[in-house]
Amino acid sequence: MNDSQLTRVGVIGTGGMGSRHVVNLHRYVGGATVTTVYDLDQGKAAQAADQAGGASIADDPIQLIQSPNVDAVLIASPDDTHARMTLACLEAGKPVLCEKPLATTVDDAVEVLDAEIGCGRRLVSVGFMRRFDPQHLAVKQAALSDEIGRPLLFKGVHRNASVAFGISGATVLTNSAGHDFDSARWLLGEEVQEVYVRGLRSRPELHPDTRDLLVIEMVLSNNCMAVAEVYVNDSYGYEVSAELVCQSGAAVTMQPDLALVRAGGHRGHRVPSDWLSRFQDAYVAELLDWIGSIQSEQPFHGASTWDGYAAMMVTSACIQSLGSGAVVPVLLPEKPDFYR
Ligand code: ISE
Repeated sequence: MNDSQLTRVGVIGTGGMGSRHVVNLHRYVGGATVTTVYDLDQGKAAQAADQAGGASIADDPIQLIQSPNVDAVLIASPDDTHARMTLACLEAGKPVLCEKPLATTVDDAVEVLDAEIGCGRRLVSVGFMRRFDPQHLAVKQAALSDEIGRPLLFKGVHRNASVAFGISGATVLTNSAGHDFDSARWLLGEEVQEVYVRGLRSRPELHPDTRDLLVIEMVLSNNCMAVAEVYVNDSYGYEVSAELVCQSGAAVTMQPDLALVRAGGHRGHRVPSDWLSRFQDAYVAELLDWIGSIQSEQPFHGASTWDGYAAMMVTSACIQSLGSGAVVPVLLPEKPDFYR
């Protein structure tokens, strides 16, 4: 592929996630080149530009989006900027991969939905990367086979080693649990209809308002259910699992272990430290699919704006349930044909 055929990518936000996307695009996605980066932190932007082999550094994100040297945009800036950056990409008519969450409010998600439908082209992809994880794909394939019958129940475990900030239940739901909502919807092939959420503070020394361990119960369409444990201060490492319990069988993700280590009278497997290491293969596969979809003008195989909107609708209902202690309905409208 010669340079003129490469997709020129601009990356907004070059913190932990964004800089990993820059390195993955530069090293593993042959059809793309990172031409421009932006971060509020000039030092991070400069480091990412260097990691990309000498990308330009934009003065602001809109300049990056509108640059003639950018064909497609990857958004990895703070969560509450995602919707506004995505809207700017739609206005510029440029394909965009927006890291989750698509938005931090339902209203913002609706604005993106309406803007994409209005421009008449599917330009938005959302970074629910578990859809590209080999272990999750194997569970999905098992569910699609006739071997284990119709899926009935999703069970998710989502654990982070620690969080660097005092964390409310609403932040855990908006920033982290969206993955589990998307996994439940995607693996079951159904929509969430009601939720019930309880949370607790894992340690007395944490701020009284901390809710770093949540249990989320969901009822979905077609007589399905889901339950997710989201714990962001487990202290031992990063672990995610997804299980489907079906009419005549079950399928659960295996931990992607590389070695069984024997030492000091113990034997065991290393636990990844964070999502970047656990889902590295998924992030590369997601980027390859995204760039491939742009170049082939075929649909992206990951999450769409509708999925990002649906996740935010579930998140909003969960925040209400956590606060009230009641079951809360998720009043999702019919999916537009534009997203079928
Ligand atoms: C982070 O942004 C991610 O997307 C990770 O997958 C998730 O486990 C983590 O909790 C989030 O903060």
